[in-house]
Amino acid sequence: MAKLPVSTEKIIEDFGPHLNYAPKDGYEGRDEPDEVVKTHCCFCGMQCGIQLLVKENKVVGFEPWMEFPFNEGRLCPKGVQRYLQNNHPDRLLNPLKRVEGKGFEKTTWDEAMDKTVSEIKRIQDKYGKHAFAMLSGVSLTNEKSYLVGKFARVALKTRNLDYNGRLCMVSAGAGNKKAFGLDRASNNYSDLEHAEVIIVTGANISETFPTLTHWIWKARDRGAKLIVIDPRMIPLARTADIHLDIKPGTDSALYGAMLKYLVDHDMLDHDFIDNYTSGFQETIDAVKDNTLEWAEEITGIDKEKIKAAAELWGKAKTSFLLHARGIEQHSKGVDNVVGCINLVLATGRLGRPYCGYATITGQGNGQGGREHGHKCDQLPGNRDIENPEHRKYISDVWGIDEKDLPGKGLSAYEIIDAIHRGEIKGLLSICFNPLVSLPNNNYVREALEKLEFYVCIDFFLNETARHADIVLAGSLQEEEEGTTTSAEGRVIRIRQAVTPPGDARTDTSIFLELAKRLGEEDKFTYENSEAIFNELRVASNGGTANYFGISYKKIEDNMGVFWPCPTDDHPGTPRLWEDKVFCTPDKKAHFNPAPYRLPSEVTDDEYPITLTTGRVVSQYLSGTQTRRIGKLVDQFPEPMVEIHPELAAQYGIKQRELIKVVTRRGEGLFPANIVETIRKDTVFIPYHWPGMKSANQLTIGTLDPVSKMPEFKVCACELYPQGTIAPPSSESEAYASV
Ligand SMILES: Nc1nc2c(c(=O)[nH]1)N[C@H]1C(S)=C(S)[C@@H](COP(=O)(O)OP(=O)(O)OC[C@H]3O[C@@H](n4cnc5c(=O)[nH]c(N)nc54)[C@H](O)[C@@H]3O)O[C@H]1N2
Ligand SMILES: Nc1nc2c(c(=O)[nH]1)N[C@H]1C(S)=C(S)[C@@H](COP(=O)(O)OP(=O)(O)OC[C@H]3O[C@@H](n4cnc5c(=O)[nH]c(N)nc54)[C@H](O)[C@@H]3O)O[C@H]1N2
Ligand code: SF4
Ligand SMILES: [Mo]
Repeated sequence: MAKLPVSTEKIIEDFGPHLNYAPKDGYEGRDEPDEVVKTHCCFCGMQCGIQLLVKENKVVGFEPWMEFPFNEGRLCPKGVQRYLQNNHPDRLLNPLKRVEGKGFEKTTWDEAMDKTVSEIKRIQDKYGKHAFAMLSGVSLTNEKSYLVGKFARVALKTRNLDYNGRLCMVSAGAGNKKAFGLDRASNNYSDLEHAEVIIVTGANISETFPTLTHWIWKARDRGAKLIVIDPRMIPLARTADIHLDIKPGTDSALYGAMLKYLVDHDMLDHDFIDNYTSGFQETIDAVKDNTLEWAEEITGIDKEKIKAAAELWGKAKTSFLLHARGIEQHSKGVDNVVGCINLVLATGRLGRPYCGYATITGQGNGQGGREHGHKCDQLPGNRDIENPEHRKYISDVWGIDEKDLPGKGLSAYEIIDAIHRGEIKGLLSICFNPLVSLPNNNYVREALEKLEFYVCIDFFLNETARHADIVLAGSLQEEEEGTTTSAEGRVIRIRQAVTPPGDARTDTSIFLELAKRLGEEDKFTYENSEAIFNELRVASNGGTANYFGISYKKIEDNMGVFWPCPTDDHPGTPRLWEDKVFCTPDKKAHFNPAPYRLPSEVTDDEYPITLTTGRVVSQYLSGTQTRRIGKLVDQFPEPMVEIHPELAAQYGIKQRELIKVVTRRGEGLFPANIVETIRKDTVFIPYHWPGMKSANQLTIGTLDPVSKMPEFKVCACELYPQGTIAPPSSESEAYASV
């Protein structure tokens, strides 16, 4: 029987106008707080240090934390508003149950837990253990990420657990593992300061990692050259020496041509290549036909600009290459990543001061959360769930028989497919809003309606949760102790500032209670977050992501510790590869051939325009948190479709005219934003909104064959101008189809 989501009207009746905003003038009590807590921002992977002001067990404000070394007090628009959530009018204060025909009603924890556990048991008895799946997310601390991984395998005994990093970090992770055998930024960001040349590709740093720009400006002040590769002239590109305005989906052709140029002009570090790498010959064989002309034809970038970029990169003595989702969210995301790494290895600029390479981790704990067993194919310490030795080690730590440890499960989007096929019947989600963030969300919605039971743990009623049978009121980052690992690889302390409000509970206590009710209490006997961390340290020991030598005290004493840190007396590793010994089986860094292939959907007569999607500075991910903060909404109230003036003229489109954007999967309505900063053949839509304003009605669910990353960054669309100028944004309109 298809379940319908709880309607907007019903939500308004139960919770007030949807969505509410935090008070724009902030909360009372900021001037005389009871306590000032040094912690970190809950949003992006920069994990900026911040001090939260607490009054009567409520977070009422913030102050900069000047001493924290990465951001030195600097914060971005989201960081300065993040404190508005704990006390928010939309905060879930009790568990909810769906009553068919009526909507959500408040319920007791006992009833909510009973229902959840009895449904888990019913589904697993009837359809098998793996018919109950879990989706999780890496806004969660390391402790919670580890706990979720263990809960899924030991308490639920399902192999089907995956996480929202599948939409974010997995192509980079897979590429880094192929090349280095380890998945972390090679350096801390202070190494940027003295780099002679910096490449930033597929990363809109000024909007998505604003505090990182500081380190790029520092390098610029010393004369560093900047190359930006992006289909849009993003803010950083406006100041760059070279902007390569690439056609979405063609990066591997560009990196192939740049590598060939380096080879043809002998701008190579032969000593590094000969002694510390493997796979060079087959990789350069694969690019032998990648001429500048060929690359110009595919990428749409003037060949003289490609040549200039290769020259700059080739001649530098020190350099840093940074990339983010712009090159990774493709059906060949892993190829793009190794294509970049090939350029770094060919010039040997790794493992020495001011020479580095990094994927910029997206979510708050996108780094730590991808190391400790959150992924469908992984065990803690970034171990492989299919490796017998790794399985044995973790089974021993967990006190279970190795044969009871489930194997590799389905990835996030494959879980949606499996629900459609009827193989998965029950779902528990935490820290993930798939209805807004997965591609082709009409297909995702149909899957949610097919589930026999769905339970969601969140502190706000996100759009996916509206399809749930039970919603468990969980906790915000500042409501529990813990650690995260920043994009640099620095393990830092998250401080509990307050306890969860009302009848909400900490995420950790929810899992411990569920484990108990599932009969596995003895495997989940943690007194506090530190006890979980101490088990995580042991579980990670011997793995590539080794935290064994890191303790809460050591983090506090040093403002963070960089993993790998294998022993108590080890200082941590801010810069990797100084010894040129890599974590691959042959201990060498690997070149990997990455021949160009087409995106999964190319433009044609019916869908002649390329669509790409991404972010704006004042909204965060699926928007559940930032669409509730009025000042951020004022900065960017709704998604607009960015269109070049020439393309707009071709279609007769006016500024703010409503445009129906249509792909083979769906359609959405967006006001036009005519800007000269985008390619003429491409349009861009930010994805932070639901319903008719969701970019993910349009995107394609094709996955990278290795990483299973969806192709968010390129598909084909057509534009239909509606002839009317868009009225001001309205939330209820967006919600009409959630
Ligand atoms: N304000 C804000 N900051 C955030 C987030 C947020 O939601 N809002 N989310 C955080 C998270 S989880 C993540 S993953 C990061 C994401 O950080 P970014 O990856 O920087 O963000 P995106 O906007 O998704 O994409 C970056 C750029 O890729 C470009 N691009 C599109 N297609 C291609 C292509 O084929 N090749 C190349 N070279 N570039 C392309 C886009 O034009 C865009 O400017 O941001 C983090 N920080
Ligand atoms: N079209 C398009 N789609 C994309 C992308 C794109 O570039 N284009 N980018 C993708 C990327 S990189 C990412 S990371 C994903 C993100 O996609 P999601 O993970 O779905 O996005 P979030 O908004 O982080 O959803 C997380 C939910 O977790 C809740 N939450 C946050 N912290 C906590 C916590 O500590 N405890 C609990 N219990 N709940 C918590 C929030 O309230 C929110 O409801 O979106 C992806 N989708
Ligand atoms: S840059 Fe990221 S971590 Fe820093 S304040 Fe902004 S959102 Fe928070
Ligand atoms: Mo992300």
